[in-house]
Amino acid sequence: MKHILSIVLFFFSIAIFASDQVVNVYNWSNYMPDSVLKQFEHETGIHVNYSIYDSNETMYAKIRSDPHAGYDVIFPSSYYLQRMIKGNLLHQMDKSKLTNWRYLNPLLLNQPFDPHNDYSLPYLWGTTGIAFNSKYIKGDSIQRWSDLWQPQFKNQLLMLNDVREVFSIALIKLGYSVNDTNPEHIKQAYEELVKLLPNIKLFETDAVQSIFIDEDVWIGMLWNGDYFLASQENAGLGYIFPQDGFTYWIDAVAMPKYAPHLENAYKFINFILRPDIAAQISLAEGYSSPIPDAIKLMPLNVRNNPILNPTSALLKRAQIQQDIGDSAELYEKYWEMLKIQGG
Ligand code: SPD
Repeated sequence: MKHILSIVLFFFSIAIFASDQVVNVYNWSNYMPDSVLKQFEHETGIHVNYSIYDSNETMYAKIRSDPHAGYDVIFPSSYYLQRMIKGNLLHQMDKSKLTNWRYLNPLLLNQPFDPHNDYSLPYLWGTTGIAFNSKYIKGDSIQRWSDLWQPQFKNQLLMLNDVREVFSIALIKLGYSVNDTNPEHIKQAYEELVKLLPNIKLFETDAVQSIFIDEDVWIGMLWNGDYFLASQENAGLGYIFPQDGFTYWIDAVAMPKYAPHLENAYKFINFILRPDIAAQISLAEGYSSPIPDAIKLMPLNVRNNPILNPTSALLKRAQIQQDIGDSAELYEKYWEMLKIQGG
């Protein structure tokens, strides 16, 4: 009897697995329009369980603490990708299952953080700059990150709630790399940020667009996609690529090592590589697509908009964020200290 029961249970579990028409996607907030998820579900019959995070640190902590957490597709930034590859947390992709791979811009492939794209492919990329409301702030008073330290901006700045981004501006002010791992330099950056605290009104990542649109804040740092969308609602907003340099970043698509629905994950990734879908994503979220055929589908004024598609001349003064290894813990330590003082 016991034997028969186990056979029945065995076939029952196979049946459940076979009918497991879901894919568990874990992405940044405001990073994929609902229309894309609906279209995928409609075309494939696969249900998308979609959940969001607000920082690389949150996503990493979740996957690291439970590699079997059940996610199938994740979107780490380049510098976290490196960390996750080293930590053996990612699934090695079978590119033969990704027929739409051919659409990717070769210039964005084979980057140092995943030299053969064994674990990832680019999803969207963008820049971090300064936004200001020209009704209240003169654009020419803020050409560099170091301008944000001016006393005239007391209690006015929005800062991204993102450790690497915030430290980057102090490191740039000091003339260091945004990927600096020298403990003395990191300490100096922290001290610069302490001096900036009186000017900081809030740390925020998710609601940046509405805060700028509603004019709750007139000046701050942000990601270009949030600016691109906010400026469509509030024409007074301007974006500055700081003269002293700025970061650019590539967010990737990857699969956790123990992704439970691999085949569905491949279908999902292949779907978002389609130029029509990639164009929808890029236009809806305001970030640059790694798919040239998607960019060609965009209206000319958007295609040539340097906020959404920065020129290579602009990118000459940009630095890409890279993995900083164990120094991440030192950054985190100072970040906690800063946030405690910043309330
Ligand atoms: N709203 C989603 C924005 C995602 C930005 N990722 C960039 C990370 C760079 N530190």
